[in-house]
Amino acid sequence: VEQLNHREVESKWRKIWSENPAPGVPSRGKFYCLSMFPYPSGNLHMGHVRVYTISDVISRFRRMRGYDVLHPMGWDAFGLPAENAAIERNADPHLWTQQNIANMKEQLQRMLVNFDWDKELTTCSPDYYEHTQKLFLDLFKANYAYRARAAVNWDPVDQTVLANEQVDSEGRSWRSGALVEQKLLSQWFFRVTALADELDKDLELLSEWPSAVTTQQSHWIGRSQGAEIDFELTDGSKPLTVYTTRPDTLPGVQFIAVAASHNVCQSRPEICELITRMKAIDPDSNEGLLIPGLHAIHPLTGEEIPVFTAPYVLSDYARGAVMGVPAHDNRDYAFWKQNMPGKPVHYVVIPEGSSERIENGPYTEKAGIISPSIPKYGGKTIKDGTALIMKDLETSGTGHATTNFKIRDWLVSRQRYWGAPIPIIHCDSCGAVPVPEEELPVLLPSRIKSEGSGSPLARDEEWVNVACPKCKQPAKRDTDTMDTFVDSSWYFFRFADTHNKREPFSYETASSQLPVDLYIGGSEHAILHLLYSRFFGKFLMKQGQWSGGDLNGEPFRKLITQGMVHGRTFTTPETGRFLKPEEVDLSDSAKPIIRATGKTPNISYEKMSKSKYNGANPDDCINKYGADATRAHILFQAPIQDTLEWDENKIVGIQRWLSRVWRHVLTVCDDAQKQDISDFTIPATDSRTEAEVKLWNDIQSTIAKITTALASDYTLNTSISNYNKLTNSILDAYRKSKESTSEADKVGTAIMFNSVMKLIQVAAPVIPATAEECWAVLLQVQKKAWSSVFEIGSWPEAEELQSLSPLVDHVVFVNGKMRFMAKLDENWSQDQMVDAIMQTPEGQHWLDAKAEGKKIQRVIVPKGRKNVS
Ligand code: ANZ
Ligand code: ZN
Repeated sequence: VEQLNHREVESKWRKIWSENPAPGVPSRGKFYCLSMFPYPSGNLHMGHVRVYTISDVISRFRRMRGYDVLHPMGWDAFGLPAENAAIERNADPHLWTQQNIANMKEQLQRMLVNFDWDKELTTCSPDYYEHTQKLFLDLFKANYAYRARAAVNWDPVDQTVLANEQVDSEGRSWRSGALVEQKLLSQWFFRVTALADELDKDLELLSEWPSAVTTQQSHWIGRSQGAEIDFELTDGSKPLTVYTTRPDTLPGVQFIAVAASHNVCQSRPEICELITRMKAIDPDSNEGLLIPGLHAIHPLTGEEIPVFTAPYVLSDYARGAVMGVPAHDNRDYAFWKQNMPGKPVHYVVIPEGSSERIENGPYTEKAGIISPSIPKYGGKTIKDGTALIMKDLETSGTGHATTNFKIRDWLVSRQRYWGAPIPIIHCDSCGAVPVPEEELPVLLPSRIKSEGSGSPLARDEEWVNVACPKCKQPAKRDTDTMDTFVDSSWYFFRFADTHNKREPFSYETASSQLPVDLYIGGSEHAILHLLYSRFFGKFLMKQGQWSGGDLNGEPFRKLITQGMVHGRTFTTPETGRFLKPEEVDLSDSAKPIIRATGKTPNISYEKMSKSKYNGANPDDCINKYGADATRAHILFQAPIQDTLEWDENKIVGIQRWLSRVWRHVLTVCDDAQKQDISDFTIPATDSRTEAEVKLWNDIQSTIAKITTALASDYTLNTSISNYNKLTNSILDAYRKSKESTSEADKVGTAIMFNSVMKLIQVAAPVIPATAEECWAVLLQVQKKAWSSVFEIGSWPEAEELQSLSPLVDHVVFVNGKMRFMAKLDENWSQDQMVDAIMQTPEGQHWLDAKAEGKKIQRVIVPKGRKNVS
């Protein structure tokens, strides 16, 4: 039996497709299908195969359905690995990256992924990072980018700044082994907090995102609803403001705690000195430092309460100051017990039904009533108590409701070489001056200077020293490059207008393509990448750089986070040591054996990694089984959101399916040729056999199922089983038609052809080369001109199902004599039968003419026999 040679067929169609783009004109709307672009590490891994197969299947389907599809691909090409390769192997990072890109692009093409390569972009190429720099300046001019001091990792031996990844778990430099220090440097930030409220609220608009992702975003943004309350200080200085989420516990405030950087400490030299000495204290301890001679005044009782600096108060959250309520907060309680041992704790809230609270420990639940012993607020519910306290604070002007966010501004400065240089020039007299736009891009120096200290760009004096664009005096370039997350926060805008030389993208192109209709990528990007992209989407909308679409500047309408691909992992039962492939005998794939011991290894599925010897190489797989089989297999093994256990052995199921399809295509073509059939028009609904109706219905309902799966449900694994089921129905119908003598079981060549062609069409997005090959053969036999199965708008739409009790030929006897045949449905009533008979020409001839003045007396339909009297 003939087998399809996948290598030949796949390379044949790859070539034809690259020369002839699918014909046809889109008749439906746009569909922007985006999969997260990869870092060009050099080789695709199975996770890439999974995500790009998904987006390829969806975008091929959309094109076939008549959509105007954008399915672009690019390279997230700045970052540390290229820089490290450059330092370690003295390689040119640019060249290293280009080679990796070339290799991975070839791998993607071997996977038969149909990307719009004419839209390809690479973030490390000057024609891209020029626009990243332009957007930086837009942010700077709009006051969304600013400079502030922040700590960096400093290697005192190499005299250089390190990325977090370059510091090991013991806090040592990856290269020099020196203990890394923290050093304060002026660095650039993007003001993400300015949009925190919107970024949080608009999560509501993202109804087509997985809720796990919106929840993580929401936690990250960390909206907190509470109140700011002022406390008078006994030295008459400016009142101290705290932030609390529990104003109802105000009666229980027993102390104030502030961060060491708080003005209360910083304005007192003697405290500053104590704090410096206290640094030796473990930051996780509860040891506080009492500020001597200073008290705060309790706004309700007028009592004087102590003020501490405490390690648990964060300097950069809310006001950097806390009202200490030992009775209702765990940290306050622990701090109070440690620093004021033996002092009582004043409970405010008590569980409903209990009297006073006497047990030890804080009562942290937000449930109960305010203790009746408390003047004015006692006996109220928490809700009413809170409202009343807030009203009193507002009346006296000492407090008000407010909102805080956990999210911090985005530190975008990296003291690295391989990134987009920050397009700012520092001048002693003019300050931070933007590089004039016509001078963009600020190109990276072509080589990393190995001698000198500081960050890589700072070492290159020639590059650093420039004239100030404003006053023309000697000035210095900013020597930081941007976090690579900046590059990936706007690449999906650039795809709408990749070749725009003047601007990052035009208003029109971006507004017509965005939001992205479907974004597919790993859940490791659930927080930062998606959040920063959302920030850019909103910022760019506010700047009038795009319309913002119908989701208030949200760039991604639907998000799918694909699951991980885990590899089969073998370990020894004794020690759990990972076994190398050559240590395991897999000749019986169901019963692996450890060669050395003859024992059965433990098998598990784990994240693929070199150290576990459980990785699968996409190239090997495609070579061995073909891209079509690999794609179908990876989709079939698990729902796209779930973890996938990669087991190559199971691919035989897919291979069998593919060869059954191919063999059947050859069979039906052979039949048509032998029978010299030239008319492939399918018979009208009323002249189909029972088997034909059944097959027809099967086809229609499968088309409907697959269409929904690809258009909205994204249940790609069930689609593969539906292909399989439909193939079985077609083969069964064919076999029965050949073997049976009953007319009802016959399936004519036309319907058989039609069925096979529909199967090929709906399977084409998953198995493009096999489908295209089958399609070509089927067209040829019908003497039709070749046209790609991927023709735009050619997707078959499901037609109406036909009733399962079909019209059957009946012999009509008139007055006892057999006269003619009529198609009748056995489930009809006698009247319906007479009506149907009377509508045929024969019926009119034999019955109507003679019936003048007479009536049809009786209609006899013997059960089980196809004749009518
Ligand atoms: C009094 C109180 C009583 C509090 C009580 C809680 C429970 P979230 O939800 O995270 O916003 N807080 C305020 N500023 C802080 C800072 N800079 N560093 C550390 N803690 C800080 O939490 C707000 C609560 O965290 C605030 O409410 C405050 O303690 C503390 F029974 O005030 B609360
Ligand atoms: Zn100047």
